[in-house]
Amino acid sequence: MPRFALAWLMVTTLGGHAAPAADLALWYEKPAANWNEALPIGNGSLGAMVFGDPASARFQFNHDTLWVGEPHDYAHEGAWKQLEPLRELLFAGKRGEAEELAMREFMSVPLRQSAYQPFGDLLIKTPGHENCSNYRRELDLQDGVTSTSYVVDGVEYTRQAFASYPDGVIVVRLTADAPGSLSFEAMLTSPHEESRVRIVDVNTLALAGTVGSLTLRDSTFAGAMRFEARLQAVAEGGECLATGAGIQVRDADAVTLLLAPATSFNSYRDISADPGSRAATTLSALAERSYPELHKRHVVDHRSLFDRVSLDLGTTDAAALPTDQRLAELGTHDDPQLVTLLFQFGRYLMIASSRPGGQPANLQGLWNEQRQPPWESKYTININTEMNYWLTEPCNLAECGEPLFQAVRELAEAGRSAAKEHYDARGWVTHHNFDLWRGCAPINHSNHGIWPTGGAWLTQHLWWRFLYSGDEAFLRGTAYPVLRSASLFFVDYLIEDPRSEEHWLISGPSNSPENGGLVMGPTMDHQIIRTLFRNTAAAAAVLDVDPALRGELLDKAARIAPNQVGRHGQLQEWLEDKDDPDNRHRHVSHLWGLHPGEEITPDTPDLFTAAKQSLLYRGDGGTGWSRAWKINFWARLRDGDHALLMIRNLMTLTGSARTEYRGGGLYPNMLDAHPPFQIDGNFGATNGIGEMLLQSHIRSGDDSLDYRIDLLPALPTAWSTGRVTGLRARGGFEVDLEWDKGRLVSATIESLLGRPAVVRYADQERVIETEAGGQYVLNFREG
Ligand code: FUC
Repeated sequence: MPRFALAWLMVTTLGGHAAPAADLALWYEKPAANWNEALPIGNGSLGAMVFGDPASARFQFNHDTLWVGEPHDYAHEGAWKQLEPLRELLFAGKRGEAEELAMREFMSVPLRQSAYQPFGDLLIKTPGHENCSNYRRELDLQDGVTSTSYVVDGVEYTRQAFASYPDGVIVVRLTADAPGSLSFEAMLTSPHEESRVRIVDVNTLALAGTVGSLTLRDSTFAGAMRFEARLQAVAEGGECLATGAGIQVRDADAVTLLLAPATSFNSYRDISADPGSRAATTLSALAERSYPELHKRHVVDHRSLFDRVSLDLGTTDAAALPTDQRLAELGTHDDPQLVTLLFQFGRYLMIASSRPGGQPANLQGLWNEQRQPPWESKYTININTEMNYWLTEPCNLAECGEPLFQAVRELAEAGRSAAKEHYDARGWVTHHNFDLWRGCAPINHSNHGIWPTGGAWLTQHLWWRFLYSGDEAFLRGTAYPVLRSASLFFVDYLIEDPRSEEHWLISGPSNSPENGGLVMGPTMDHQIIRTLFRNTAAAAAVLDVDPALRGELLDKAARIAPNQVGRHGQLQEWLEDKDDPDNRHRHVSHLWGLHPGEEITPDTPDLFTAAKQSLLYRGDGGTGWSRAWKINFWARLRDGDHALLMIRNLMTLTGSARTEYRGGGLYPNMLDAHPPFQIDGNFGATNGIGEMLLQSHIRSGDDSLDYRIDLLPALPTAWSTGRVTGLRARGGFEVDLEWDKGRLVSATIESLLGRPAVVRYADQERVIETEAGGQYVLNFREG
């Protein structure tokens, strides 16, 4: 094995990062034939899918607060009286009876949660443009702008569209390269029956209404949310007139359309705002802004986030092809730049679907055209929502995590009633789903809905925010109260297993997400609760508060049933050694301790080997998110080639919208196919690619946090040469890496907080220590 020597050089000046490589665009030679071919734009709250048909252009738009239903507490009063009977039935091996009893007496009221809703469509009709030439449709990830261009009768037409965060509006710009060539009609439609379009003034229309009620299987949700979208056309040259049918534009040189959708949502407890005045205020604030200004403000804002990370894995001739063709030919062509595109597309989608002030990215980010979307397009927190947010810190988009933190704060309020009514416990609890109304009680069916660790898992993200930022005000004001209260719930909830000689503390009734029904003591719960207790204790130590609770949590964490290795060499999914090695279930919940948890590492070799064995049994298939999780698992197992295999499996082109629990793959627009579309696989893949290149961990002692950074821990053989800049590590580090012939050539590590860390590459390790702002340049040469 070749030996590498480290040359260490410390400099204290801050260095800038190179701009991301060009060609970060998805592009196509024809309009979108269906939703899975359309291109997403978004500003964190507003989103649109852009179809790009020349004669009949569709912009299907959303606002992230438009949901069915109204403020509601879903807790089942007095459900806690069934807690002991349920535990007794499960200890007695009567799972069926327990599930039936729970269905009758323990579930959410109503049994389902509400659904995210489509808002409407902006349609641009241009008769005569059915036959065109030189068609091109693209999404520029770096600028956050879509464009469509084509030629009709020798005139080139272009349409650009973006959703601006600074100006709170969707902008569509139409131009032609011959003056007076733009004539079209712009219309607004909505799938909600109680809506209508009215003329506001000569160039403005309003689409206003109330969300229609909806019955989701056995639960009916009222239509209560009110909405209004305003569409304004600003024409340069020609004429423009709003009519009942639409805004008619004749013979213009260029036109800017401004679309401002708003709802009556104030908070999860109040939907009394006036959407009409909100939409009007947005537009009047833009009265003096020219299109170049709108465009510039958007691009500057978008790039301030997007440009922080660059990745270069090499480029082949395939990069010159349209995106759908590249996907179709991935099996036969070497196309590493498509992996770069997938990585950056995940960062793009995060910027587009999750910005401060908005809702967190839901199962579809914020893009949805259906009144009854799959799984209501809500928040599934037994993997999906967390997967959405793995990337924000390491991929340098920390601000995009804010909406999740706000939601968790709200769950910590709303989940108190579920803790009290379902478990007679202190603190707060959330089960496997939540919605806009912050429903926390167990939904759907007792065999998978009773899973009390959803909220506990979410708190991991708040702790990470502190580890990456060192922000003690955030830790004290936001994270710690939520962690502490979540821990109090589990102090009350855990019980001693009467069958255990070691008096293990166990969770239950619960389930190992969606596999195996209602049980006592699934492994994943124990990993999550241990982590919650330890994170809470570490946070209390940093803040120097609650010494007694700290001691209690660490003591209890040590008594929780440990990870166990079973008779097939697997990591046991349950307390009992009953795993089926032929089970290819999409969930791999018991490997939570490997990722995103940190208790199974190369330093715990028996568990590490067992986790690997479990993953091998589960196989390399699964839904989109399942494949994305497996990229992360293989990265943590330090097997870059297997991680790359999972990336390739995830990138299989699929055109179908089947709803089976198989498949995975990407649609032509590179959105992840569960199937159907579910955004978690995109976000999970981006994070997984990051984990292959850089990992960071902490070991928390009682009073200290020990940061470790691993450089290129899972580099696949195929990525022999490459470069990444701007990745973030726990402890407040920003890292640039360059490698060649599969070996690290240089690493630049900037310390933002001045914390010491152990940096590891292959079999070498060094401690780095510097003032905040100091930068290490590590040169590696063969010796
Ligand atoms: C969980 C998963 C499904 C799907 C749904 C939204 O229930 O098991 O595969 O992702 O969430």
